[in-house]
This record gives sequence, C-alpha cells and structure tokens, in this order.
Amino acid sequence: MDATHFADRFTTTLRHLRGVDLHSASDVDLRTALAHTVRAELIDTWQTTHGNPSTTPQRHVAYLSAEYLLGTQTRNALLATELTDTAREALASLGLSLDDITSREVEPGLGNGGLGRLAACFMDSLATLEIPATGYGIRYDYGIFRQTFQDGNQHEQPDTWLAHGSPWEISHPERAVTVHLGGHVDGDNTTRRWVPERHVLAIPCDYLVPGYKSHTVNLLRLWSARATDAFDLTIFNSGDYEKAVAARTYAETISHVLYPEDSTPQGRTLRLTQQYFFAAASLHDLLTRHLKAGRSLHTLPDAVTIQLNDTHPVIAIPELMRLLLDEHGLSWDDAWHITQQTFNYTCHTLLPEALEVWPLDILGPLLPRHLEIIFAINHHFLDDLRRSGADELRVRSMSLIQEHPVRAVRMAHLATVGSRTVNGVAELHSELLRTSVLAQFASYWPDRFTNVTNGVTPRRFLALANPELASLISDTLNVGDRWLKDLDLLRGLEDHVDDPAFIAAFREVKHNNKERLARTLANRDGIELNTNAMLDVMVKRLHEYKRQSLRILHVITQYAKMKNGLIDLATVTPRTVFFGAKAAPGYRLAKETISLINAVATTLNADDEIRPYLSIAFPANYNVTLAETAIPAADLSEQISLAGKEASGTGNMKFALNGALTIGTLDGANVEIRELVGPDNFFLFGMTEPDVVQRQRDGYHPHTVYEQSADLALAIDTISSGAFSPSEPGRYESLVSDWLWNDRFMALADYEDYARCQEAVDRHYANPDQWTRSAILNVARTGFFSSDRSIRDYQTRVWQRPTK
Ligand code: DL6
Repeated sequence: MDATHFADRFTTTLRHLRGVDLHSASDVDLRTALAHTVRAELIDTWQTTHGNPSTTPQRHVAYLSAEYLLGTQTRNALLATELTDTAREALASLGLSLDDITSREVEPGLGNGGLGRLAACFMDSLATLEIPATGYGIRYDYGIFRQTFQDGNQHEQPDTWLAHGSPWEISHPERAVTVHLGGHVDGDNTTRRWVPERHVLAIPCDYLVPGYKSHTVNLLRLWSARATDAFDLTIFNSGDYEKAVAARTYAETISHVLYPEDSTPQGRTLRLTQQYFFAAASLHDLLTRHLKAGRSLHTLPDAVTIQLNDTHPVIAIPELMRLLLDEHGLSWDDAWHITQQTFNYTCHTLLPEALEVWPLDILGPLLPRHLEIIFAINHHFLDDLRRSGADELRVRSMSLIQEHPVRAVRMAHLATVGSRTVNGVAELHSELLRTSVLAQFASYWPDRFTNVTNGVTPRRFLALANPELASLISDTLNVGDRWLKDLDLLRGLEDHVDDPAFIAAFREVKHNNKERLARTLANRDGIELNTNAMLDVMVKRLHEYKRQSLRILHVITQYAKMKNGLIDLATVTPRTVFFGAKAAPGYRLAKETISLINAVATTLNADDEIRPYLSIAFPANYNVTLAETAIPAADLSEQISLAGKEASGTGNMKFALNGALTIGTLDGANVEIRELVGPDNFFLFGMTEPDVVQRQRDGYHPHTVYEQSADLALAIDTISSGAFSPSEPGRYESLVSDWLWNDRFMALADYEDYARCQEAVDRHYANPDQWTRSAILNVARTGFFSSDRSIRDYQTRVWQRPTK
C-alpha cells in the first residue's frame, strides 16, 4: 500500500466509521481511524493463518494467562506490517502527525508486571516465528490501577482504558460461551452430574497479534463476562430495579477488575471465579474447534498444547477432565492421559506465599464437581506414590490437598501432577524449583522438569523503544534489520567496540534518549531530568524481595555524607536515581517505601547544593509506555533482589539490550546476563543463594548489622531523625523497625557490599570510554534474551508432540 492509498483508506474510515471529516475529527476519531486502517491489513493475513485447523501441520499453542501487559498497539502493528513510513507520509499529506496521534494511545494495562509483559512478548514471538497460537485471558474493564501520588503517598485510581472504546478489539457477542458456576453434583458412584446454579456468558473479544514481517497473525482472545439475560422484566416491572439487574451485576463483576482485592472471602471467591471463567471458556473454544475439524478427542494432545502461565489458569486441568468424563463419556484413564499430555505448566515464582492455594470452603461451593475430580486425581496420584515406596510424610507433603492451616487445594501441585512438563523461567530458578520448591516432584518425575529462560521482544524494546539505536545497529551490522528476527547477530557489534566513530555514535544515541526521556518527564510529570548525570534506574513492582529499600538507603547515606562534608562534591559522579514502582493496594510496607522514596526525593531535589550531584526522579504510574522511553535512556540497571527470590526478571534483559550496565545480585536471569556479558561488564554484589540459606540458618540479626555498619546506621538514623519528615519525625518508624528487627529479605545484610559495588560503578563511569565499551558489549552479547529464543526453547523442550 502506498501513501496515497493509505491516506485514502484513512479518510474513508474516518468518514464511514466515525462519521466525521478531517476538520471535525477529534483525537479519538483520528486514533480510532488509524487503528482501523492498519487493522484491516492484518485481518486478511489472519484469515490465512487461521484457515482450516485440520490442515495445520504444527500443534496449535494455546497460552492461558490471567495477565497480558500489551503496551500500545498501533506503532507495533505498523512496524510489523512495514507501514510506518507509509502511514507517516500519508498522515503528513493530510496535515497530521503520526507521532502525535500514536502518542495519545491508551495502553491496555491488563497485567501487573513481569508475568503479564512476558505473555505479551511471547505472543509477539509466536506470531513472528509463524507458530499458530491463541492467547487466552480476561478482558478486564479496569486494568492495573492508575497510580497517583498525594503528599508522596500512593493513591489508586481506576484504569479507564476503555473509556473511548478499544479500536483494536473485535468483539463477538454472537459467539458467546456459557460458563456454569455453583450448584451441586447429582448421581451415583459411576455417573456424576454437575447441576450448576448460575450461568454467565463469556464474550470473546479478539485482538490481532501480528508477527514482525511474517505471514502470521495470531489471536489474543480475551473473555468479557455478561449475564445470560440482561434483566428480569417481571421483577423490573414490579419496580424492584436493583433485583431486576442483580444477575447482570453478578456476571459483569467477573471481568470487571484485574486482581480484585482478596482480603475478604467475597474477593477470594471472585478471583477464583475469574480464573475458572476464562479457563472454562478457553477450553470450550479449543474443544469446539478441534471437534469441528472432524478430529477425535483422543488426538487432542497431537493437535493442541496448552501452556499454563503460572497457577492462575490451573483450574483448567479439572475442567478438561470434567468435559472429557461428564460431557464426552470418556473413561478416567483415557481422560487423564489426554489431559496430562495436553497441559504444560510454567512456574514464575519462588516465594511460598505466591504459590496459590484455594481453600476447599471457597472452591467447593463454586465448583463442586471440580473439587470431586481434584480429589479423584489426588487419590490416583497418592496411590501411585505409595506404590513407589513413599512414606506417609512424603505423601502428605506432595498431596494436592493441604491440611493446615485450612484445608485447601495446592494449585502448583495440581499443575505439576496434571502437566507433561513443568518449567522455571531462568536457569537458577529452574534449579531451585527442582531442588527446593518442587523438589519431591522433581525426584519423582525428573524428566518432567525443564528450564526455559525468559526473553523479551526486540521489536518493541529495541525497534520501537530505541529507534536511534536500532538504526545504528542496522547501519553497523550491514544486514538491514535482519537482526530484529535473529538477535544473535548483535554479536557482530563486538567487531566495532574499538571503532571511535561507532563509540561516539553509540554515546550520542544514549544522550539523545536521555533528552527524549527528559521531555517526556517534563510533559507527563513536571519532573526536570539532568541529562548530563548518570541515569541509574530501578523500575519494577514494589516488593520487599526486590529491595527498593536497599537502593533508597544507599541514596540516603550518600546524601547525608554530602551534607556532612564527608564526600567532596568535586569528586562526585552526578547521578539521577530513577524509580518506577506500583505497590499492591493492600501492601503496607511497600506503600511506606513509596512514601519514603518520595519524601527523600522532595528533600534532595529541593536542595540546590546537592541536586546537581544527586537527585531522584520518581514519576507516578510507571507502565509499558513509560518503560519504552526510560529503558533506552538508562546507564545503570538496578537488579538487586535477594538471591533466590526473583524467578527471572525481564526488565534486566531490556536494560542490557539497550546498553545499560547492571548492578545486581546472582539472582534470576542476572546470572545468565553476567555469564554472557562477562564479569567486567556487570557489577556484582551480595550474597549468593546458598549464602542466604546459610546466613538464615545461622540466625540473622539485622540490628547487629546496623550496629556494625557506620554508613548504614547513618542512613537509618537520618530517617529516624525526621530529616525527610520534619513535621512528623516518627513517620517512617514502622519501616525502620521492620529493617532492624525483621528484614525478611536481608537488605541490611547486603548493604555494605552494595555500597562498595556502587563505588566501582562510579569509577567505571568516570572513564567514559571504558563505560561505553561495556555498554556496547552488553548490547552485543545479550541477543540470547530475545523472546524468539525462548519460544524456540518451548518448541523443543515443551511443545513436542507426545510419543504414543
Ligand atoms: O516470568 C516472568 C516474571 C519473572 O520475570 C519475575 O521474576 C517473576 O517475579 C514474575 N512472577 C510473577 C508471579 N508471581 N509472583 N511473585 O509475577 O514472573
């Protein structure tokens, strides 16, 4: 399509779809028309990809995930279809700017953090690698909350991403699937029949996922909940309007918000309802397609492989069993064989509290037949276990049912028993799964466990986020943009690491990216960024194990030393420390940490003497869109979790690929990043995972650490003195006392080594040639972290057709 044709289609779409002409079009009209113009291009390709499923030679991948953190769509679709320049020219010919229109696009924040963003990267790679796949999830009316700061404290506002509709969505109410809930089970020992009490509709809302320069467009199918009947007319006419729409309210609540507050039984039930809702609708979809293609259910595992993204969709395992047993009349053995060969489970955590359990008194009333099936699966499994010689202690600890503190289904156990493979998301994480979290399962089924290290899409996080670096890479490697589909080609940059022209160009790109970030922050947040300072970035969910506290404690020490004349300002490497973080609404310590960071930021940034050397930028509402501007500008990437707690991390990969050096612990994928970039180009500090275990065994006393470290004590005492909260000196006492007497994630234990390491960072940065060399080597050596490689690993390690 040339620019004239594009412009023509665009103006026609504007007229026909929005009923406006160019002069009367609003921002929303322009954005919607642009999205529809590009979408039309994708639809033809989509129809080819998803022709007759029976002729598809590859297994269809179904990715089940409660989260998709997509980011904005239009620029990505233009990139994939190679229409960016055409669209730019076309819009310019109409007096419009592509960048202006796309910069106002609202991102669907249908995820919380790394897990949801990973799902989005995987969807991109599946389509790019031309693997037929469908992503299934929930179309939340409200995604992750919009964060605001009031007096430095986090406030949560609803994320109204659908306020002006979603031009990328194709909704199909006519293809709604009915999902059943509640009720009881009838029948005798041989025939069981679920008699549900409630029924809701799951409406498929489809998003097209284009592969980059590929012939494949896949589908992301997000389910939206609706009532089977909008309202009861008889009750309505009697005047009880609330009761008349009660069913509708109940149904629509299901897909209303991402992560409903789960501190109440109602909240917990709602969360389980969401999980079952999308699992059941997705399985219905998959089975219908399979049967429509004239295939037998016995061949399901040959045709489809279902990847369970963490435990949220694991209720799909008993649901498939139920469908095969109760609806299709298969025997237990056949149903179990099919189920177990179809599912695969990815675990994304090491934190025991993040491993979901569902109390029987929640699961039973909502899904009575599923609970029976879970008990039956457990019965078979435990019998096998006993036959293999396991003692009762082992049987109890591997059981799908926990007995204390309440009887509950352990979803990670159910996932492990019901899947063909179980994978962790980085080498270290997979190893720790095998040796600690799921150790007994790994010794029982050693072949079931594997690793697939996470990855990120270079299309969004290099081509779109860092266009200047992308074009420098293309010019330098002389392979056009082939490297975007074969990221190992970045290795070729090593040949240029001593080339002065390349070094200068690389440095200029980094500086330009800082200028771009400065403009964004000025407009978006009214924050002034010092573009001549080192940009030191820590962006991720706020969690104790990620240790934002360690970062802020070190900033405070530096500040206090500067103020007390203990550091000669003339020797200081100027830094801006950038934070981006949302805390879960009910997570008190995390919210206190946000408040502290903001308080320190206010003090530092208002101090004319200190600000040129040390300042903090903490924009509210960090999201994918801001990540795309912040990551390319970063010099230093903070990956400082306690070893053995971060499953992988994917931010760490994005930073390295954009030429930031990492300061980090040997945790998650940091381990692999360091191996690849080399120890000279990575700042390592902190305890290793075995050190952590040993230290905990020996008895960890954070107060003693505080007493022994003058610099750490300076930071903590400065907080306690009220330096950042003059009107309320005791404001941060709960944080301080948690550090001193609990410090579950041992920030204090790693403090001294972290401070030492930050000095090494300063020395390295003081030599710009040395720093740029390291930055270039980070880019050149991290092609491994393309999500294309992760998907290829899934293909060879996880999605192989089962052997008979
Ligand atoms: O695998 C994606 C992502 C990892 O990179 C992070 O290390 C990990 O924390 C995250 N896991 C989750 C699940 N729950 N928890 N905690 O978000 O997955």
